[in-house]
Amino acid sequence: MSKIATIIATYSRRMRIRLESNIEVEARIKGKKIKAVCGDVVTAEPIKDEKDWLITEIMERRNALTRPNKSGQTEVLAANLDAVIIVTSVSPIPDWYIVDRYICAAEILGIQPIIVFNKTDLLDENIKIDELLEYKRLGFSVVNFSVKSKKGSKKLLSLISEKCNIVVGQSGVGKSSIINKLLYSSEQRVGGISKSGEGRHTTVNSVMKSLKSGGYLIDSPGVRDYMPALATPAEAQRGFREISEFSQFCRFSNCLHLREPKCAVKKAVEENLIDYRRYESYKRVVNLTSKLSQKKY
Ligand SMILES: Nc1nc2c(ncn2[C@@H]2O[C@H](COP(=O)(O)OP(=O)(O)O)[C@@H](O)[C@H]2O)c(=O)[nH]1
Ligand SMILES: [Mg+2]
Ligand SMILES: [Zn+2]
Repeated sequence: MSKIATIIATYSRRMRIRLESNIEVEARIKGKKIKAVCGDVVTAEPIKDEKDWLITEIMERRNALTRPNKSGQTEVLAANLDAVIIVTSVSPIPDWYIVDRYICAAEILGIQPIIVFNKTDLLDENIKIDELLEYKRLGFSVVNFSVKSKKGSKKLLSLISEKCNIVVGQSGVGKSSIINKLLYSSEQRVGGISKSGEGRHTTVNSVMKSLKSGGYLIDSPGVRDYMPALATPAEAQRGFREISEFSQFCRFSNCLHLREPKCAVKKAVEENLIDYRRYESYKRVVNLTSKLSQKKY
């Protein structure tokens, strides 16, 4: 009989699923065309005389975090999310343009971006980071964190409890360390089979862990140069809240805020009402989206 389950890990071909009873089993998918990702809700059934289960259907996704691959097609990173935890750190130095792009993706999906600034133990406490101040001013949640000196866990947990969260950011910023910090210790895991199965798969693409306080954390593989997959360049402004706020006053309703006359966004940039770096970031997303859409056709 088929049962409802959630994808909690994907390897090259196979996956691990969590049944509603909280039991975790290994599974493979029927047909090569359907591709499931962490967070997907599926139907699955046991296979006679086998340890594996068979995934028979992927339910419609509430949302999905995507990016375009090199040939311009959309690749799904994870599905059915409530928040994107964007990790930056003192070292490696943050690429704020990448942070803006993750924020852009989250805003368009209507899910919460949470900015975590890790390794603050390496920093003089009084140093203020302009970009973080700007994010706070725009109303985003910013958490100063240190895995090493145990800072920020309580605040971050209060923001992510009961949600399905994906943790993203440059390689080496401390994503896995932060997840470990926040997780159930293995003895407290409810149900589920032992961890022994995990070691057999060398190429883990993505894995979802359960939080003690309720909710989930998805550890994603380091995506080096993230870019949201947008339908059109015009969609980009929906991912930059201050730009969409001013855009209602532009002369043209289809203004892209690049070279158009009587553009309220450009005026706001000149008057320092919009941060210049954020505007640059927006323009890069518009230009990259135009380039990628040319590749597609
Ligand atoms: N000083 C310091 N080092 C950290 C902190 N968090 C993580 N690291 C170190 O940063 C490196 C990368 O961490 P990791 O969790 O693997 O990063 P990931 O690639 O984003 O998953 C490791 O050597 C960690 O020990 C922190 O808060 N302070
Ligand atoms: Mg990692
Ligand atoms: Zn404009």
